[in-house]
Amino acid sequence: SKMTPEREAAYHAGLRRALEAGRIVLTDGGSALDAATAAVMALEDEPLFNAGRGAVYTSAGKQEMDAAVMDGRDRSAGAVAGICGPRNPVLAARAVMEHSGHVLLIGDSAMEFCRRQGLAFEEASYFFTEQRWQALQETLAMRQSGADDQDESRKHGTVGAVARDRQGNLAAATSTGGMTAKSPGRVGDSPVIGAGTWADNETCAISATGHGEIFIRYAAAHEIASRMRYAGQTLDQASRAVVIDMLAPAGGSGGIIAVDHAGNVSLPFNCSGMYRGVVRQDGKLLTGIYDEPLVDFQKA
Ligand code: SD4
Repeated sequence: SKMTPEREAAYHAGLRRALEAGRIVLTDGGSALDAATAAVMALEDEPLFNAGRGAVYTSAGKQEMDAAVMDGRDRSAGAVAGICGPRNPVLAARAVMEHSGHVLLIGDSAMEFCRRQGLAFEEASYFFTEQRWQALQETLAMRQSGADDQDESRKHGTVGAVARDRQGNLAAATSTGGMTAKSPGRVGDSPVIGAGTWADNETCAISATGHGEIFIRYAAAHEIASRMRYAGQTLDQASRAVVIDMLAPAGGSGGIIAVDHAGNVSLPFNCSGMYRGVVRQDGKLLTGIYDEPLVDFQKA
Protein backbone atom coordinates (compact mmCIF):
# COMPACT_ATOMS: atom_id res chain seq x y z
CA SER A 1 0.00 0.00 0.00
CA LYS A 2 1.34 3.40 -0.97
CA MET A 3 1.63 6.38 1.35
CA THR A 4 0.11 9.83 0.98
CA PRO A 5 2.07 12.17 -1.33
CA GLU A 6 2.94 14.33 1.69
CA ARG A 7 4.46 11.40 3.51
CA GLU A 8 6.35 10.27 0.43
CA ALA A 9 7.74 13.79 0.05
CA ALA A 10 8.88 13.75 3.67
CA TYR A 11 10.81 10.52 3.08
CA HIS A 12 12.42 11.85 -0.09
CA ALA A 13 13.43 14.99 1.82
CA GLY A 14 14.84 12.97 4.72
CA LEU A 15 16.86 10.84 2.33
CA ARG A 16 18.06 13.93 0.51
CA ARG A 17 19.33 15.50 3.74
CA ALA A 18 21.24 12.33 4.59
CA LEU A 19 22.74 12.01 1.12
CA GLU A 20 23.75 15.65 1.22
CA ALA A 21 25.44 15.15 4.59
CA GLY A 22 27.48 12.29 3.14
CA ARG A 23 28.23 14.10 -0.10
CA ILE A 24 29.65 17.13 1.71
CA VAL A 25 32.08 14.91 3.61
CA LEU A 26 33.25 13.22 0.41
CA THR A 27 33.64 16.37 -1.69
CA ASP A 28 35.71 17.85 1.13
CA GLY A 29 38.02 14.88 0.67
CA GLY A 30 36.74 13.05 3.75
CA SER A 31 36.71 9.30 4.24
CA ALA A 32 34.00 6.85 3.28
CA LEU A 33 33.72 6.04 6.98
CA ASP A 34 33.01 9.68 7.88
CA ALA A 35 30.53 9.99 5.01
CA ALA A 36 28.57 6.86 5.97
CA THR A 37 28.55 7.98 9.61
CA ALA A 38 27.31 11.47 8.71
CA ALA A 39 24.52 10.12 6.52
CA VAL A 40 23.30 7.74 9.23
CA MET A 41 23.44 10.50 11.85
CA ALA A 42 21.14 12.62 9.69
CA LEU A 43 18.67 9.72 9.45
CA GLU A 44 18.85 9.04 13.19
CA ASP A 45 17.93 12.67 13.80
CA GLU A 46 14.72 12.28 11.75
CA PRO A 47 11.68 10.95 13.64
CA LEU A 48 10.56 9.36 10.35
CA PHE A 49 12.97 6.45 10.45
CA ASN A 50 13.32 3.52 12.82
CA ALA A 51 16.65 4.55 14.32
CA GLY A 52 17.75 7.06 16.92
CA ARG A 53 14.89 9.50 17.40
CA GLY A 54 12.22 7.38 15.69
CA ALA A 55 13.20 3.98 17.10
CA VAL A 56 10.41 1.42 17.52
CA TYR A 57 9.31 -0.11 20.84
CA THR A 58 9.90 -3.54 22.33
CA SER A 59 6.99 -5.61 23.62
CA ALA A 60 7.76 -4.07 27.03
CA GLY A 61 7.32 -0.54 25.66
CA LYS A 62 11.02 0.34 25.77
CA GLN A 63 13.42 1.27 22.99
CA GLU A 64 16.55 -0.82 22.46
CA MET A 65 18.73 0.42 19.64
CA ASP A 66 21.43 -1.38 17.69
CA ALA A 67 24.07 0.14 15.40
CA ALA A 68 27.30 -0.73 13.64
CA VAL A 69 30.05 0.75 11.50
CA MET A 70 32.70 -0.99 9.43
CA ASP A 71 35.73 0.44 7.68
CA GLY A 72 36.67 -1.35 4.47
CA ARG A 73 40.30 -0.27 4.68
CA ASP A 74 41.20 -2.79 7.37
CA ARG A 75 37.87 -4.34 8.34
CA SER A 76 37.86 -2.54 11.63
CA ALA A 77 34.36 -2.53 13.05
CA GLY A 78 32.36 -1.29 16.01
CA ALA A 79 28.84 -1.97 17.20
CA VAL A 80 26.38 -1.46 20.05
CA ALA A 81 23.22 -3.35 20.92
CA GLY A 82 20.32 -2.71 23.26
CA ILE A 83 21.04 0.92 24.05
CA CYS A 84 18.71 3.87 24.66
CA GLY A 85 20.08 7.25 25.58
CA PRO A 86 22.87 8.25 23.20
CA ARG A 87 21.40 10.65 20.65
CA ASN A 88 23.24 8.95 17.78
CA PRO A 89 23.78 5.20 18.19
CA VAL A 90 26.01 5.24 15.10
CA LEU A 91 28.45 7.45 17.01
CA ALA A 92 28.36 4.95 19.85
CA ALA A 93 29.31 2.20 17.37
CA ARG A 94 32.06 4.41 16.02
CA ALA A 95 33.40 5.04 19.53
CA VAL A 96 33.43 1.29 20.22
CA MET A 97 35.47 0.79 17.06
CA GLU A 98 37.92 3.56 17.77
CA HIS A 99 38.28 3.59 21.54
CA SER A 100 37.25 0.32 23.18
CA GLY A 101 39.54 -2.31 21.71
CA HIS A 102 36.38 -4.37 21.13
CA VAL A 103 33.83 -4.80 18.37
CA LEU A 104 30.49 -5.06 20.20
CA LEU A 105 29.29 -3.59 23.48
CA ILE A 106 25.76 -4.08 24.83
CA GLY A 107 23.19 -2.53 27.13
CA ASP A 108 24.00 -0.56 30.26
CA SER A 109 27.74 -1.13 29.97
CA ALA A 110 27.70 0.17 26.42
CA MET A 111 25.92 3.29 27.64
CA GLU A 112 28.39 3.69 30.46
CA PHE A 113 31.14 3.55 27.84
CA CYS A 114 29.33 6.19 25.75
CA ARG A 115 29.13 8.48 28.78
CA ARG A 116 32.84 8.13 29.41
CA GLN A 117 33.43 8.94 25.75
CA GLY A 118 31.44 12.16 26.17
CA LEU A 119 28.75 11.28 23.61
CA ALA A 120 25.56 13.38 23.57
CA PHE A 121 22.60 11.82 25.39
CA GLU A 122 18.88 12.61 25.12
CA GLU A 123 15.94 12.22 27.49
CA ALA A 124 13.31 9.53 26.85
CA SER A 125 10.92 12.25 25.60
CA TYR A 126 13.27 13.02 22.69
CA PHE A 127 12.87 9.46 21.41
CA PHE A 128 9.07 9.33 21.83
CA THR A 129 7.05 9.24 18.62
CA GLU A 130 3.29 8.81 18.67
CA GLN A 131 3.40 6.79 15.45
CA ARG A 132 5.79 4.15 16.88
CA TRP A 133 3.82 3.94 20.09
CA GLN A 134 0.62 3.35 18.10
CA ALA A 135 2.40 0.72 16.00
CA LEU A 136 3.32 -1.13 19.19
CA GLN A 137 -0.28 -1.09 20.42
CA GLU A 138 -1.53 -2.37 17.07
CA THR A 139 1.07 -5.12 16.90
CA LEU A 140 0.36 -6.25 20.46
CA ALA A 141 -3.41 -6.26 19.77
CA MET A 142 -2.87 -8.29 16.63
CA ARG A 143 -0.70 -10.74 18.49
CA GLN A 144 -3.39 -11.09 21.13
CA SER A 145 -5.97 -11.94 18.48
CA GLY A 146 -3.60 -14.37 16.77
CA ALA A 147 -3.55 -12.35 13.53
CA ASP A 148 -0.52 -12.10 11.28
CA ASP A 149 0.95 -8.60 11.01
CA GLN A 150 1.14 -7.88 7.29
CA ASP A 151 1.96 -4.20 7.57
CA GLU A 152 5.59 -3.81 6.56
CA SER A 153 5.72 -0.21 7.77
CA ARG A 154 5.52 -1.55 11.31
CA LYS A 155 8.50 -3.82 10.70
CA HIS A 156 10.96 -1.77 8.67
CA GLY A 157 12.64 1.62 8.75
CA THR A 158 16.17 0.69 9.75
CA VAL A 159 18.67 3.18 8.35
CA GLY A 160 22.00 2.57 6.70
CA ALA A 161 24.60 4.15 4.48
CA VAL A 162 27.42 2.81 2.36
CA ALA A 163 30.09 5.00 0.82
CA ARG A 164 33.08 4.94 -1.48
CA ASP A 165 35.55 7.81 -1.19
CA ARG A 166 38.06 9.30 -3.65
CA GLN A 167 40.73 6.87 -2.53
CA GLY A 168 38.40 3.99 -3.34
CA ASN A 169 37.92 3.12 0.32
CA LEU A 170 34.58 1.64 1.32
CA ALA A 171 32.57 1.89 4.53
CA ALA A 172 29.17 0.91 5.88
CA ALA A 173 27.01 2.11 8.77
CA THR A 174 23.64 0.80 10.01
CA SER A 175 21.34 1.92 12.83
CA THR A 176 18.00 0.59 14.01
CA GLY A 177 15.40 0.31 16.74
CA GLY A 178 14.93 -3.28 15.59
CA MET A 179 11.42 -4.64 15.05
CA THR A 180 8.22 -3.40 16.67
CA ALA A 181 7.25 -5.50 19.71
CA LYS A 182 10.49 -7.47 19.64
CA SER A 183 11.37 -9.31 22.82
CA PRO A 184 13.42 -7.30 25.31
CA GLY A 185 17.05 -8.24 24.79
CA ARG A 186 16.55 -9.35 21.22
CA VAL A 187 19.38 -8.24 18.93
CA GLY A 188 18.93 -8.07 15.17
CA ASP A 189 21.30 -8.24 12.23
CA SER A 190 22.28 -4.56 12.12
CA PRO A 191 25.07 -4.72 14.77
CA VAL A 192 26.16 -8.21 13.73
CA ILE A 193 29.17 -7.79 11.47
CA GLY A 194 28.67 -9.86 8.32
CA ALA A 195 24.90 -10.04 8.77
CA GLY A 196 23.47 -6.52 8.52
CA THR A 197 26.69 -4.57 8.08
CA TRP A 198 29.87 -5.25 6.13
CA ALA A 199 32.72 -3.41 4.38
CA ASP A 200 35.97 -4.54 2.84
CA ASN A 201 37.72 -2.61 0.11
CA GLU A 202 38.30 -5.67 -2.07
CA THR A 203 34.64 -6.45 -2.48
CA CYS A 204 31.88 -4.19 -1.23
CA ALA A 205 30.18 -2.25 1.55
CA ILE A 206 26.70 -3.44 2.59
CA SER A 207 23.97 -2.23 4.92
CA ALA A 208 20.80 -4.26 5.36
CA THR A 209 17.23 -3.75 6.49
CA GLY A 210 14.64 -6.42 7.05
CA HIS A 211 13.83 -9.47 9.11
CA GLY A 212 17.04 -9.59 11.14
CA GLU A 213 16.88 -13.20 12.28
CA ILE A 214 17.01 -14.43 8.69
CA PHE A 215 19.77 -11.98 7.75
CA ILE A 216 21.85 -13.31 10.65
CA ARG A 217 21.26 -16.97 9.80
CA TYR A 218 22.30 -16.41 6.19
CA ALA A 219 25.18 -14.07 7.11
CA ALA A 220 23.61 -11.93 4.41
CA ALA A 221 26.10 -9.09 4.02
CA HIS A 222 29.14 -11.34 4.14
CA GLU A 223 27.45 -13.79 1.77
CA ILE A 224 27.29 -11.03 -0.85
CA ALA A 225 30.97 -10.18 -0.37
CA SER A 226 31.91 -13.88 -0.57
CA ARG A 227 30.04 -14.38 -3.81
CA MET A 228 32.04 -11.52 -5.32
CA ARG A 229 35.30 -12.80 -3.91
CA TYR A 230 35.00 -16.51 -4.60
CA ALA A 231 32.30 -16.94 -7.23
CA GLY A 232 33.26 -14.03 -9.47
CA GLN A 233 29.80 -12.49 -9.29
CA THR A 234 29.32 -8.77 -9.84
CA LEU A 235 27.97 -6.68 -6.98
CA ASP A 236 24.52 -6.67 -8.51
CA GLN A 237 24.50 -10.41 -9.23
CA ALA A 238 25.64 -11.21 -5.72
CA SER A 239 23.21 -8.77 -4.08
CA ARG A 240 20.23 -10.05 -6.03
CA ALA A 241 21.16 -13.68 -5.53
CA VAL A 242 21.16 -13.12 -1.77
CA VAL A 243 18.18 -10.75 -1.36
CA ILE A 244 15.86 -12.21 -3.99
CA ASP A 245 16.87 -15.87 -4.33
CA MET A 246 18.15 -16.69 -0.85
CA LEU A 247 16.54 -14.43 1.78
CA ALA A 248 13.05 -14.01 0.29
CA PRO A 249 12.21 -17.75 0.15
CA ALA A 250 13.51 -18.10 3.72
CA GLY A 251 11.09 -15.43 4.96
CA GLY A 252 13.77 -12.76 5.07
CA SER A 253 11.73 -9.80 3.92
CA GLY A 254 13.88 -6.70 3.40
CA GLY A 255 16.69 -5.35 1.28
CA ILE A 256 20.22 -4.05 1.17
CA ILE A 257 22.19 -1.10 -0.10
CA ALA A 258 25.62 -1.82 -1.55
CA VAL A 259 28.57 -0.17 -3.25
CA ASP A 260 31.69 -1.87 -4.60
CA HIS A 261 35.32 -0.87 -5.09
CA ALA A 262 34.57 0.39 -8.63
CA GLY A 263 31.67 2.55 -7.44
CA ASN A 264 28.91 0.29 -8.75
CA VAL A 265 25.74 0.48 -6.69
CA SER A 266 23.08 -2.15 -6.05
CA LEU A 267 19.90 -1.58 -4.00
CA PRO A 268 17.74 -4.72 -4.22
CA PHE A 269 14.76 -5.41 -1.94
CA ASN A 270 12.14 -8.13 -1.82
CA CYS A 271 9.38 -6.18 -0.02
CA SER A 272 6.90 -3.60 -1.34
CA GLY A 273 9.28 -0.67 -0.99
CA MET A 274 12.56 0.54 0.45
CA TYR A 275 13.53 4.17 0.97
CA ARG A 276 16.82 4.53 -0.83
CA GLY A 277 18.98 6.99 -2.68
CA VAL A 278 22.29 7.54 -4.40
CA VAL A 279 24.51 10.58 -4.71
CA ARG A 280 27.42 10.66 -7.17
CA GLN A 281 30.60 12.69 -7.37
CA ASP A 282 28.96 15.14 -9.82
CA GLY A 283 26.30 15.88 -7.19
CA LYS A 284 23.53 14.03 -9.00
CA LEU A 285 21.17 12.90 -6.26
CA LEU A 286 18.41 10.32 -6.81
CA THR A 287 15.92 8.81 -4.38
CA GLY A 288 13.16 6.21 -4.52
CA ILE A 289 10.68 4.29 -2.41
CA TYR A 290 8.89 1.70 -4.56
CA ASP A 291 10.06 -0.66 -7.27
CA GLU A 292 10.53 2.10 -9.81
CA PRO A 293 13.61 3.86 -11.19
CA LEU A 294 15.14 6.39 -8.77
CA VAL A 295 14.18 10.01 -9.42
CA ASP A 296 15.49 13.49 -8.79
CA PHE A 297 12.58 14.34 -6.50
CA GLN A 298 13.31 18.08 -6.44
CA LYS A 299 12.98 18.25 -10.20
CA ALA A 300 9.95 15.95 -10.32
C1 SD4 B 1 16.40 -5.88 12.78
N1 SD4 B 1 16.96 -5.47 10.49
O1 SD4 B 1 16.62 -5.49 13.92
C2 SD4 B 1 16.39 -4.88 11.67
C3 SD4 B 1 14.99 -4.46 11.52
C4 SD4 B 1 14.75 -3.52 10.42
O2 SD4 B 1 13.60 -1.74 9.73
O3 SD4 B 1 15.34 -3.55 9.38
N2 SD4 B 1 13.82 -2.66 10.64
O4 SD4 B 1 16.14 -7.05 12.52
